[in-house]
Amino acid sequence: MNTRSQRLIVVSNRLPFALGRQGDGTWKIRPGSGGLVTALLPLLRDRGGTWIGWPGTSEGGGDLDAALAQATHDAGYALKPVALTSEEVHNFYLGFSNEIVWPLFHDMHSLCNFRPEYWRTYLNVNRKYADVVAANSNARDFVWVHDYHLMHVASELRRLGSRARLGFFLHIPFPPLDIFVKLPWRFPLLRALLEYDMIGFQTLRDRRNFLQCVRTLVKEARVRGSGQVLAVDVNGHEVRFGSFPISIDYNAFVRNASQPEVTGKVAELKALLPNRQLVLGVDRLDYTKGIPDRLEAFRNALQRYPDLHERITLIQVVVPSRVDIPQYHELKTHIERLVGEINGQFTRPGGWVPIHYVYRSLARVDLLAYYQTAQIALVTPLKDGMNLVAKEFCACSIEEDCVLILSEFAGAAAQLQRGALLVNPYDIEGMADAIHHAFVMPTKERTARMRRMRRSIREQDIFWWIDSFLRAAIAKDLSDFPLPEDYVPRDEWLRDEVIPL
Ligand code: ADQ
Repeated sequence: MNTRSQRLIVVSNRLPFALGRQGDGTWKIRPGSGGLVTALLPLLRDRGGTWIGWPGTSEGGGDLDAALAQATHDAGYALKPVALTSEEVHNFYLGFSNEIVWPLFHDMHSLCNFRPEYWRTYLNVNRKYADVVAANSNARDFVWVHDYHLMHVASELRRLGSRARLGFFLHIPFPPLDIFVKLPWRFPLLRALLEYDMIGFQTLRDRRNFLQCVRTLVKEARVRGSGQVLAVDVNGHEVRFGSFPISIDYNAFVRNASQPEVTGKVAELKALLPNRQLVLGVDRLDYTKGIPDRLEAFRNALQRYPDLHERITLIQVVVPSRVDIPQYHELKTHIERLVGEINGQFTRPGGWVPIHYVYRSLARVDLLAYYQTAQIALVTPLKDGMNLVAKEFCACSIEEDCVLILSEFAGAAAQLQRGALLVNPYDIEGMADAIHHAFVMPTKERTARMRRMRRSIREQDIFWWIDSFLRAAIAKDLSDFPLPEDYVPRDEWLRDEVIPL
């Protein structure tokens, strides 16, 4: 069977559409525009594929079905909704997914809220997704499930007798054994993952963590392989797993960044903020993104390096996210207090304001204009599966004279370590030094570093990512997937990845 010509069924928490009521009460559906949706589009259209997910509202009814039917017609592939009640959304999405798995898998177990009803709803909701998949697929299809909300879908599908090939990609990190075992439901969750045929992780580090959990917690597991893709046999069922760093549609970013609409905005921004270097931070409102530590580092840089005064400005864009969870609301207040304090400390009345803070979702053209205007990007998550902002900033650095300051704990660091200034996001002074280092870095060094990163992002774009995941799912021989030279890391924690297993 050839996965490349099989029908593709994509399953994700949400359908790739933005849904809202219009003034007259009818639904308005706008197609999603993220890199993953765009990259999967040709595959879904060519193969007559299907996308299954929650439509983003608990209201059902005739007019929603009609709107989805119209959206299916316009998209060129089928959209199948999973109906969830508002209580299910609360316990499954906000609860188990975002108050348990999200903090735990980002090494922040003290933020977890291990409520048993969250787990029960997670199982029930995963069953609902599996029911819709089962009703819309057959044994010849390739089902590709995305992310931490849906780790139990394969086991529910097997229970329903599905014989389709089942793939799973985890967009967030997989935690080390010592953290994973804190999960009260660690055994059923790990065994549920092992019901898939193919599992993709962002980095070798995530894959290593998963392997360690499987070896320790699943006694009958037998692992083989030594390259990028390994296989584990559990009671006669083979699961493959490997690292596949997700990426962006590089060429589209380069193209769009040079559109007159964008370059016009770039000129406006440069005129408004002249004679200085702009430092950019762009993040969803999330405690994993390290925004307060970054602001402290910026303050520290201004305190220790007076040559930065009036010659540097930080633009920090924060996109509202998960505001129904109390911790996110507290984080927003904390960020706003810090911005106020730092600006209060350094602003020159009538002149320089060190931090420009933007709290809203940006239009694409504005985001691209910020990417194009900034000379330095500060991407300093405490932990991140990959971080696409880092890659998008590099793609938009068309002049190749910008600097990326990147957290060691972003998945992107494995790929971009030879071009970025890597920092420990908990090290305030280290980050402040990196800001100053970036500020004074000569153009020649900037260009050499940026060129290296852009080449890697161009060669391994989102289309490469999809293709390599699907190829690994069907390859006859795992030795076709050697460890890529680029990813062979220099430091200790990754060196054991190249020791044959
Ligand atoms: P996120 O945690 O959301 O993704 P990230 O990878 O940085 O983090 O992606 C954010 C996306 O949102 C980017 O594509 C960016 O362009 C877009 N965006 C940012 N600011 C915006 C704004 N103001 N307005 C509109 N769009 C904006 C999760 C994981 C990551 C992993 C991705 C993909 O947490 O680690 O890289 O999935 O697998």
